[in-house]
Amino acid sequence: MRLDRTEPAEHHYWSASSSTPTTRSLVRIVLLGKTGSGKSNLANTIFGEKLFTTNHTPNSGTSECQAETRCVNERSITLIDTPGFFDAGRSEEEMKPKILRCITECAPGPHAFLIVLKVEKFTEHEQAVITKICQYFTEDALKYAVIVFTHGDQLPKGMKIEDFVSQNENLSDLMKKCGGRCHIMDNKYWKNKQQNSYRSNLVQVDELLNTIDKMVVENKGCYTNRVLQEVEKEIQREEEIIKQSSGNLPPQEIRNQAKTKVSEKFLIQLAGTGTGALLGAFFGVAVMVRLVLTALCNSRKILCLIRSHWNIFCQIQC
Ligand SMILES: Nc1nc2c(ncn2[C@@H]2O[C@H](COP(=O)(O)OP(=O)(O)O)[C@@H](O)[C@H]2O)c(=O)[nH]1
Ligand SMILES: [Mg+2]
Repeated sequence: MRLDRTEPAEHHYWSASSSTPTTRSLVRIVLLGKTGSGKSNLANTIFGEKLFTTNHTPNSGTSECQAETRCVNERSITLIDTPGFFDAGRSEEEMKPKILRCITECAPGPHAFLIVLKVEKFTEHEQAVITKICQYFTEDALKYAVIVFTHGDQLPKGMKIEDFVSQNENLSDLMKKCGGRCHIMDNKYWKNKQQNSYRSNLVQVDELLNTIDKMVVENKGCYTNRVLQEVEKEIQREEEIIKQSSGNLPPQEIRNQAKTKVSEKFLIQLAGTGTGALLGAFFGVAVMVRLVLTALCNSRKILCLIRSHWNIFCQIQC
């Protein structure tokens, strides 16, 4: 097995309706989980490069969404690292721009959600995170979810991750909801292990990517919903505007600028919408999707009204 981790020469975006993964198809993967679960280190393990900012003290986790694209095993992969969306005690002002940034990075939708957990004794705090994940993830979104455990070295000798999961009812339940998709790594201790060893990141990354390939084929493409599609439409509109105004920028740069514009614009348009509703809309909760779409629609109507009043005012002044 050879891990080919280089910058991809070109990107092909999968549409929501595309089917089988082909060489160089771009796979969008978002990493979710509480601060300190090992998301940023896991992203670095998958890419085999230190690209994502990691957490050195318990309270200084990843503060922004970070997206990077690389080639791994002939697949073009975008990893979207997130701050702890399910952490307790984060303020709305702090989290909202980050959730919106994550949604724009994922648009028109991710091919996989990695739910990152640690191999550790399950306290009330860990249970609360799983309960929150189960609350927000719709059945549809769970079809695209994979559980990935970090801190694999904590697993007793000879034990497989499935055995560990089976010891906890809530964990078993979550794994069942994720179609039994579950993997394990150790970002610190399983770096240089033998290729034939269970306790080897090389083996585990390969297996994780195979699981994602299989899932993408079964799901016939990426996860999406009406909010993600609305965001994608808006990004494409912005891309056209940027293309016309700024000459020969590379397509990736145009897309990045458009994504920034759209997340800033949506942050203003969704001023009255809470983080819970945004997360719910991201994971497809029907009520939340409707709520966000209505908020966007109302805010656009208000903007149109302000614009037309402003035009009338200017005409009077002239
Ligand atoms: N032993 C061990 N430590 C890890 C592992 N993954 C992450 N860590 C450590 O856990 C802390 C938090 O990791 P980080 O990736 O920043 O967590 P994040 O907040 O979820 O992004 C850091 O000090 C890492 O060195 C792992 O698999 N094994
Ligand atoms: Mg992090």
